[in-house]
Amino acid sequence: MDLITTHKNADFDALASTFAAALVYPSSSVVLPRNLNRNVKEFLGIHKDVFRYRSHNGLTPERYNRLIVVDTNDWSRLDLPDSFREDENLSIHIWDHHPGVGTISADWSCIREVGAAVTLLVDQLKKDDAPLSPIQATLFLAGIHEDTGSLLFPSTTPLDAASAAFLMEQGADVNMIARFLRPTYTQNQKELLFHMLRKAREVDARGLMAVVTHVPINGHSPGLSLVVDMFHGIAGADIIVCLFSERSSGKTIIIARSSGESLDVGRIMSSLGGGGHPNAASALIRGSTPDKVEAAVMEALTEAVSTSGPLMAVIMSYPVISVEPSATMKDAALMFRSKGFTGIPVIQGKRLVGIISRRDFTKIKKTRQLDAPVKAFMSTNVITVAPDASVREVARLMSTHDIGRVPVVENDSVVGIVTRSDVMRYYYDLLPD
Ligand SMILES: [Mn+2]
Repeated sequence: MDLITTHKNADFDALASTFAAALVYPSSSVVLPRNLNRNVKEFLGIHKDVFRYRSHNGLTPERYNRLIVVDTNDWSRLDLPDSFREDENLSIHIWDHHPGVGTISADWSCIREVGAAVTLLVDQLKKDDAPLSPIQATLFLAGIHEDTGSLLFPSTTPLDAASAAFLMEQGADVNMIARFLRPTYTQNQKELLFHMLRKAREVDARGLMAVVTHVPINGHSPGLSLVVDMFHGIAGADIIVCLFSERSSGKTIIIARSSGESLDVGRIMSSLGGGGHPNAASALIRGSTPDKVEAAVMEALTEAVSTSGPLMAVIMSYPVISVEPSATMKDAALMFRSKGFTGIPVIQGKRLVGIISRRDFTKIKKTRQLDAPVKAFMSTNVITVAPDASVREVARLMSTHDIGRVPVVENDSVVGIVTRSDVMRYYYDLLPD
């Protein structure tokens, strides 16, 4: 007989992996951790007849010859008696998607970096041609949606999408998934969110928008991360940092999120003694005042921002092809034709005095104006960036001003130029290492 289990505070990926494993290991029984996420508990409440599991009463390793652990590979995250850990006769299988953080030594494991653990089990079921009911497919797909943010988290892999497609073919009900994955908020959570929004302040950091909020909490506040996710969605910032200070115990919980590639919040939180992923992380600070904690957070954030991501100096092109203000429009036209540029900086000595673009040629009404100097047609109102500007910042300038080339200026002299293709190359990860 096999026993299948998963991590405490089981989410949909954990629950889905558990019951998918029950199909991969037919003579098995399931034991769930006693702590389940709220929406998982609600789902089970109406599906208990379909997804059966045993109770914790009389749970001993002697009855089993194999333990299957899904969606974790860490003993401390399991809700099992210590006797399981100590039992040397117990064979262990692991199905997980968190490589490199395990404390369980298994006889066999399938640990791969995919978005959801259930993806791996579904892939196995697909290979085995195992029949799935629409309800099973619905639960398994909910696991994929939850852990991949509906395939939008950076951790998502093609296998997650392929498994999701397979489950939809098996009749998974996306309406049910939307209903159960959309969290329901308690009155406390709503009030907390309201308070957080009122206290929110924007911090501009090299073109990245960070929003920091700091609110007091009283006693145990369950579901903080849910509120933080909601706050993240509303704030529309690149990075959010939420501080929750509990005055009576002198404890401050810090939860941070970042969107896309903007900044590794896991690194910031580990510098504060916490940890997490690049996009979601947290830390817990004890024995300090809320003000001191906030100051430390701001310092860590500024430090991280100033050392993160490639600067203009890395992605810009140089040397810069430029013209002198006294050059003729004809000279400029020849340069446009030979280089294929849309704009050329006009430089006197080393100083940027303007920019001449293809558009400026529409101002030419008579042929002899081609002999006029560039300075008569150039625009002098040039948008520039500093060498330490972020890619995000320059991308914003390009879209706000509808320009494709931005000179990089340091101490009044042009040190490079950033083009749309430089920015695209950065976003599509084509930068040479
Ligand atoms: Mn998972």
